[in-house]
Amino acid sequence: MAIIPHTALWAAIVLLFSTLCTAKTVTYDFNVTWVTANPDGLMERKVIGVNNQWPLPVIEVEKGDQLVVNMHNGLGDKNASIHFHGMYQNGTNEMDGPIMVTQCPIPPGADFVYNFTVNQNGTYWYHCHADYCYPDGYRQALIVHDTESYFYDQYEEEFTVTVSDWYHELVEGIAPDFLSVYNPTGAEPIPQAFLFNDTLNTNLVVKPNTTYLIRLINIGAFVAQYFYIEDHTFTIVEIDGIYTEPTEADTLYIAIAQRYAILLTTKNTTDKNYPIVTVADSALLDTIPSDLRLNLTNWLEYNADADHPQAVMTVDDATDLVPYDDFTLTPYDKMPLLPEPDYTLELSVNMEILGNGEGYALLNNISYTAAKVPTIFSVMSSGSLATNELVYGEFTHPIVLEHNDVVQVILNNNDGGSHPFHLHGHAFQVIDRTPSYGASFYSYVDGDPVPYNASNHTAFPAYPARRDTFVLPPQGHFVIRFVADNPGVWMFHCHIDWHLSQGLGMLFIEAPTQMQERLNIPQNHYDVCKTGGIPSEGNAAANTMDYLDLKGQNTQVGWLPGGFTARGVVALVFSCVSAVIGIAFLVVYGLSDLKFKGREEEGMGEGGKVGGKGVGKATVMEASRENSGEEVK
Ligand SMILES: *[C@@H]1O[C@H](CO)[C@@H](O)[C@H](O)[C@H]1NC(C)=O
Ligand SMILES: *[C@@H]1O[C@H](CO)[C@@H](O)[C@H](O)[C@H]1NC(C)=O
Ligand SMILES: *[C@@H]1O[C@H](CO)[C@@H](O)[C@H](O)[C@H]1NC(C)=O
Ligand SMILES: *[C@@H]1O[C@H](CO)[C@@H](O)[C@H](O)[C@H]1NC(C)=O
Ligand SMILES: *[C@@H]1O[C@H](CO)[C@@H](O)[C@H](O)[C@H]1NC(C)=O
Ligand SMILES: *[C@@H]1O[C@H](CO)[C@@H](O)[C@H](O)[C@H]1NC(C)=O
Ligand SMILES: *[C@@H]1O[C@H](CO)[C@@H](O)[C@H](O)[C@H]1NC(C)=O
Ligand SMILES: *[C@@H]1O[C@H](CO)[C@@H](O)[C@H](O)[C@H]1NC(C)=O
Ligand SMILES: *[C@@H]1O[C@H](CO)[C@@H](O)[C@H](O)[C@H]1NC(C)=O
Ligand SMILES: *[C@@H]1O[C@H](CO)[C@@H](O)[C@H](O)[C@H]1NC(C)=O
Ligand SMILES: *[C@@H]1O[C@H](CO)[C@@H](O)[C@H](O)[C@H]1NC(C)=O
Ligand SMILES: *[C@@H]1O[C@H](CO)[C@@H](O)[C@H](O)[C@H]1NC(C)=O
Ligand SMILES: [Cu+2]
Repeated sequence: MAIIPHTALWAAIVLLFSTLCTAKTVTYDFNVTWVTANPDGLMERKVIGVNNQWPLPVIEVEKGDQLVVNMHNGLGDKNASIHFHGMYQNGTNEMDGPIMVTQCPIPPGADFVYNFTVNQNGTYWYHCHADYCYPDGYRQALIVHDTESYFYDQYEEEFTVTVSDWYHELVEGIAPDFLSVYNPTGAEPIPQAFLFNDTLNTNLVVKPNTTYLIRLINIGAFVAQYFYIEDHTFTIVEIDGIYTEPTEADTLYIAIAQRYAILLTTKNTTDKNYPIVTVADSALLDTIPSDLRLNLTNWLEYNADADHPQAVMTVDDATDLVPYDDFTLTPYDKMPLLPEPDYTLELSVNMEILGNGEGYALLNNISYTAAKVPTIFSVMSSGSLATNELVYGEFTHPIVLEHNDVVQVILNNNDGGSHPFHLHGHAFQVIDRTPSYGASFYSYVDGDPVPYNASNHTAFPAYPARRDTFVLPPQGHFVIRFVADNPGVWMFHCHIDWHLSQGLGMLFIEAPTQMQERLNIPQNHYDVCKTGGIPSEGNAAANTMDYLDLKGQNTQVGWLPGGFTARGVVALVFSCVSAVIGIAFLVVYGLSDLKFKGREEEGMGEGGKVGGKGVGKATVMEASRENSGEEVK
């Protein structure tokens, strides 16, 4: 695929508008409907298109622009919304997109206007933020061009490239097998393919001895990807919209929702084309089907007539690569370490089997369960009670933050998988992270989880890296800081869509009093609630009389009854289905102490592979809590 140079075009636009000296309004009309596409060449399937097209349009704006997206939900059978990932939505929390958090789902047939000022620069993306939605294709890049960036005069052209995983079935079709008693280990569905800019076999056509800006975005649902270009190094200049000190690197690890912008200077010679290699992180996959291609070769094309060679494996496994450690990147603005926090929150990630035998994800024992009223409307309608966490219910996991507090979040991972955590409304400083970096950093290693110890940590960086999505390593932890200077309801969640559907998220209710003073929610938002039959006032239980009475609130599934352990459920389920799946399970589950044995177990038969990792995940803590009737749905 040939690349259209944008620089000249943008230079012209900039000239035009800088003479007029006004920020412009950029309007997109999105008629969202089902279309078909076959991006991996393996299967044509239904995907969510915009204006009858897929891949979706890349949204392109400049800092200061007013972005308006008029969305029509023409899907007929599905709720939808749009989250503009990484946009701070400062003063426009209602435009953030997650359904039942900052808006009602947009029902089939309804229209919704997203309208906000873009006050930041760099590489972002947009995606549906309704249940089981964006992996069906409703996701694409959002670029904020910046003619004043420190590297603007260092490149000639720019490319935007997305990477993603790809399923052949609709997410809604996969979900029932994922959230099922037959999948107590919570093994995530394995994609059928991986895509490079929503296609395969692409050429980035380049001239010799020329510098390019390449924007990379993982818009997938689940799997992180390694990225490198054979025989080339490059310079990292931006992560998640934050400019970094120029930093040379040869390999990146791009987790779901993360972005990198790199400068690449081409060689002097044009006799060869070079593979651009992306490799899916197999550490995340419980099984690797023999027909799943983990790596893709695309090309830096110097010469259309020359060979386009396939990538040559340089290591046994991509997990042996050591990608550049984003923790060590320094923001270009050298924003210093935030002061000691006014508020500290310590959280633990656990994967558990709850009372219905299905696998859930929990933060401090809470599996995020949406309220009956989008939380933003509970803030707006609860008057002086808005600062009381009770209003928002127990299972949205609400934390009320005071305006301008320095907030520190400690996230401990009791799970054997890695989780790319995303905070809406902010970029955060990453001030600590364990274990230490190296090959296989993103893979499970045998041993016990290592929680943060405030009296024994490495010195915090003077100028910590900032981004909006950061990977929580298996059984390790990270510590982040941010200032609560953006009044709004902001979700903090794992961006693996499967884990979010298992409840791996929570809400920060930031400066609710200031929200009430400043937000001006358009009538259109209330109309959409009405159309969908969802209340737009009241507490989490939709109670408008007594905001502290949560009777009838949505609750997470209750704990396993006393005496039943997660281990018991796994054994029970697998002995029931053992006729189908094979005796291997009984051996594995009956004899093991249910701690994930790491790499050895991956070498076992089919059964061992399916269960190995997941069981470790699901039984870090044996559920022994009494089943209180009230908690059961
Ligand atoms: C959206 O697209 C569909 C399919 O092309 C068309 O039938 C419908 O009229 C369009 N709706 C709007 C509001 O443009
Ligand atoms: C849309 O969401 C509402 C509220 O959650 C739900 O009742 C309704 O069934 C959903 N509609 C569709 C088409 O999924
Ligand atoms: C978008 O918001 C701006 C600022 O509030 C307002 O002036 C403008 O009319 C809005 N545009 C649309 C299409 O709603
Ligand atoms: C956007 O870029 C400009 C120029 O490079 C810089 O001055 C400004 O601080 C950036 N804005 C944000 C929000 O990063
Ligand atoms: C990637 O896809 C988008 C959307 O189709 C397109 O605008 C962009 O030019 C493509 N990038 C490359 C490098 O081909
Ligand atoms: C490469 O480009 C640089 C700067 O544009 C120039 O100084 C240099 O002579 C070029 N080298 C070759 C071999 O073209
Ligand atoms: C480009 O060509 C110049 C002059 O021939 C040479 O000195 C330089 O090393 C070359 N650079 C690269 C990246 O090949
Ligand atoms: C890519 O995958 C193929 C088959 O799946 C394998 O033979 C090859 O070694 C891999 N290459 C790289 C660079 O990972
Ligand atoms: C979670 O529940 C377990 C078992 O009841 C308990 O031991 C643990 O302290 C709880 N953790 C938190 C953070 O509440
Ligand atoms: C302090 O932390 C280091 C690194 O995690 C660990 O090796 C050491 O055992 C810890 N020391 C104490 C006293 O906990
Ligand atoms: C935390 O570190 C301190 C000081 O190094 C050590 O004394 C203490 O035992 C550690 N706590 C835990 C729970 O490991
Ligand atoms: C939001 O805007 C206020 C000024 O109105 C500013 O002080 C604050 O830093 C901004 N926060 C973010 C996250 O952009
Ligand atoms: Cu996750």
